[in-house]
Amino acid sequence: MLNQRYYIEKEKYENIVSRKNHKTSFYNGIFDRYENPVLTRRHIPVEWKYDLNPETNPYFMERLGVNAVFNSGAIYKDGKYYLVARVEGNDRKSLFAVAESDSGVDGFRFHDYPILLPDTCKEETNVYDMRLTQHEDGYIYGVFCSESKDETSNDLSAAVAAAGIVRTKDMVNWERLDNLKTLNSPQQRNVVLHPEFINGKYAFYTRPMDDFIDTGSGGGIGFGLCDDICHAVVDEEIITSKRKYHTITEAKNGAGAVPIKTDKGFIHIAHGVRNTAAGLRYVIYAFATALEDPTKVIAEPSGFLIAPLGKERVGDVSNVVFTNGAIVNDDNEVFIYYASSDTRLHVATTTVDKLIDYVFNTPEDPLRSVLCVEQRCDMIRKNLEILSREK
Ligand code: M1P
Repeated sequence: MLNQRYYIEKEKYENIVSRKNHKTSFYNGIFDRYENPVLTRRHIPVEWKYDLNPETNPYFMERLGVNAVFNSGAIYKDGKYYLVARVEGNDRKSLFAVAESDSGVDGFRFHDYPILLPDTCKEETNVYDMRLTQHEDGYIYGVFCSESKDETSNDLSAAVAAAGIVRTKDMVNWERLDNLKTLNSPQQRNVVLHPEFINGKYAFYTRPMDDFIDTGSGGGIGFGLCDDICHAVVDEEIITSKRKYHTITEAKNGAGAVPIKTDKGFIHIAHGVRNTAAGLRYVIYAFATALEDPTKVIAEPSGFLIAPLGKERVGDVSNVVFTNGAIVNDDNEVFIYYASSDTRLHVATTTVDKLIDYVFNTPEDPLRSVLCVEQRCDMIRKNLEILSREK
């Protein structure tokens, strides 16, 4: 017979996963926020944490706890919203787990089992932050961070980040390919596969880094081509969205969701990082690249699109919002899945038309305070003229 506690925990779980989600009163005209996160550690099935056998678990103790559910790849398939979330155990190791929903804003339930990746990379200690790309070659690719200990250093926390690659057609069976090699960058994180061939080649957004945490000389989000996705090698990385002094990307930036193709260009939703006395602050920003040349930035609105707000500001790694997945559904509605403070996953919704307007018509950052004041005064002046005509 099952421990009675199982039924109590199961009911708590059901209440969380069946809870409806509603827009909040937050307004900026660009996107909507929601009352509840879409995935948290409370969305983890009871069977993933507890041994249900009363003989081996007489006190019904949590045996394999889950600490956090956050950074998630996203894809829309056959009318359903799929997330591949980063699920971090109490042991600090992350795993990937598929959750699906009919609405995209609530009702996400994990499949019975997390993804067991083929164990082809023996030095790998941790995996996280999968980006899901529906590629024109017919496969869904998952590109993620594959982290290993840096055996060349005496520092126990020294690590090497590389980009792991898997692919699937059904979100159930995953084939592991070779990790991406970037000949000019010793480390890689935040790598995203572009959904189309460019000049007949696979194209990756990269993030050249000298070190595990610091990007060092890495100038921003890179872009490189490769011939063979099964043994991917990128020999040249061109910088697209650059890090800039005294902006939200000063310390580092990185590609987030797979770019959204629109009539006016590819829209990228990425993250930017600046350093503060309270530590690194991560925000989400957007920019567009040309359809005929995905390396060419053609619009980059000033500042952030999404920054941590209210409860989002606090968690395991506070003052962080991060995205690695967005969905455009059949009605051109956009669902941006973003995690807050490396702890839980939220959704922000908008539309393709609004995103285009935001990216192409929001002024760029003129990079100096005095020019920013002029920019704002110009808008105020025009607004006051409009208001005086209304009187
Ligand atoms: O802790 C914030 C984020 O830090 C890393 O991002 P980046 O590579 O830009 O520093 C990632 O490990 C990410 O998972 C994490 O959310």
